Amino acid sequence: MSVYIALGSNLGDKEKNLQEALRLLQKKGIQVVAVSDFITTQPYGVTDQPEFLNAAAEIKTEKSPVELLHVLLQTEQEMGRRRIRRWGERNIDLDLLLYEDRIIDLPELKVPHPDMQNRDFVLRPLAQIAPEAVHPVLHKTIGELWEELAARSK
Ligand code: PH2
Ligand code: MG
Ligand code: MG
Repeated sequence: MSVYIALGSNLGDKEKNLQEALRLLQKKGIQVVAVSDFITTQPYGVTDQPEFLNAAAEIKTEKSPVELLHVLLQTEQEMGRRRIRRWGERNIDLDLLLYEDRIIDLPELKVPHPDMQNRDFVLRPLAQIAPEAVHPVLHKTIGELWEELAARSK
């Protein structure tokens, strides 16, 4: 069982931003086990913004889910992220997708990520590195969720 995060950037040097985030996480003792391809995606939700570069990564950590969330947010801060508008443009976004088979419903943290099954930019890279990982609420594999979403958006 593993922990998976999503990475996204649509401001500045997007590729460099994703690389820098992975480097900073490793510096904080988070082991990066696998990284998907970096994929260019069209903005979802708020569409009048630049296209994104997205990726997914498998990590290993001793940290609890909430501790990990704080490391992700701290890393965004260190990289100078400013919140311009909800779902809007950002130089870096780090989201916790899956934490083993845990289901977490706190005001500050929901795991699995509540909208991941509807997001091509999450499922496509995640299916590359973890097609057999099981979504603990929907009881389907990431590969199945990705196929269902692809079929729905035809
Ligand atoms: N993130 C969002 C909203 N929309 N669209 C794409 N393509 N990629 C993202 O990472 C993204 C988005 C909110 O976090
Ligand atoms: Mg996000
Ligand atoms: Mg986020």
